[in-house]
Amino acid sequence: MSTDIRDDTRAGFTELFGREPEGLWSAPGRVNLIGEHTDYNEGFVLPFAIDRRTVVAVGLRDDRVVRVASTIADEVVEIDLADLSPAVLNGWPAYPLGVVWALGEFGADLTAVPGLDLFIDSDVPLGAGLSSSAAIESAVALALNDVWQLGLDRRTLARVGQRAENVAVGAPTGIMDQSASLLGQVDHAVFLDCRSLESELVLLGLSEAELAILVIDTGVKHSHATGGYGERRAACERGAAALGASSLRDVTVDDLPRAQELLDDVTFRRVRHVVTENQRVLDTVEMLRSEGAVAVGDLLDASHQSMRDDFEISVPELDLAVETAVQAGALGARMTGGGFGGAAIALVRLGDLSRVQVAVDNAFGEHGFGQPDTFVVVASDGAARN
Ligand code: GAF
Repeated sequence: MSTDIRDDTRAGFTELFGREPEGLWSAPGRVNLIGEHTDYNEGFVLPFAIDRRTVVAVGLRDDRVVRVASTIADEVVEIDLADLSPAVLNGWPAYPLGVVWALGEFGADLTAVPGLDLFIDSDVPLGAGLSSSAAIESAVALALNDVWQLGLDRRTLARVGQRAENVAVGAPTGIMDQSASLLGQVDHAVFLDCRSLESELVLLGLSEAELAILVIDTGVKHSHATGGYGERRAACERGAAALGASSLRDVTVDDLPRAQELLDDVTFRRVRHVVTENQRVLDTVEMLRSEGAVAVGDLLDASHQSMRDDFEISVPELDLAVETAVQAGALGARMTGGGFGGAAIALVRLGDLSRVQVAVDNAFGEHGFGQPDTFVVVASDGAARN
């Protein structure tokens, strides 16, 4: 993280609240290497924390008021801790204040803790599928865990962030993004079992292999609080129930012929995506460990095809980004995150980076799409006090 954003956050806090903060905490956005829409099906995911972060400056107050401000909005939102509930939260403040509320659900005594001033800044692009929301939630959760001395571990803080997003924001999302943001480590991906919540770090070794992950942000904005995300989740639950399973985690590739007989075509394809995607995560972990990142390109391609054809969460801009990147020499590419817009990632040899970038820019121009934002991300450390 550049010191600029930390300096800006501290300066923003001081200017607005007229004093120095207690400290600064930050948390990264994430790229999901593979394992999409598997988290809420109790399956496997393999995201990594990126070198784009949200920073929060926190000051304790001697009353019970929470004030929150951010560089993304021109307002200071103020609420008494006694009045805090999901029903009164909306817009961007629902993310940080939702975390304050959710900490109460995980053991913080909100009738006893002091009030707070919070100032938030971020260089995680918003609505790009890189989890700017989890970055805010994780930074605030870690900060308040420290200043309120709650003693919660990182796995629990991830659940706090998820609860805030599910209940205060109203997006029925899983646990992947907050886990990546809190558990990530330089040069590693987080291999997470979303049923047990056990995780292992898996070495990516990109720079040693002279490889990079290129993000192609299509600029197509999406929201998981509305529409398609919830529908996909409901289809997965319907499919699991029809197959007599408590979640799709318990359905394997061998069960697919039976699933095809029992389920309608759409539900079957939703199920097939999740079941095969879980297997692709396991295969990717194995490949990374045995042959290194250079060998995982085909798995990324297969993941994208499954999301495009079976789960139907891609959009023309994402498909174009993926196809063009691969034609221009990427080893593999896929959309990343919840879909319906946002970003794709491409695994590219360092020597091919500019060729891939130029090809994607040109293809977007030829199709009359707005210019994408393309940049390399580096696997980075998770949330920390700075
Ligand atoms: C979004 C959600 F927040 C995650 O929980 C996950 O379901 C992802 O979409 C799809 O894999 O980022």
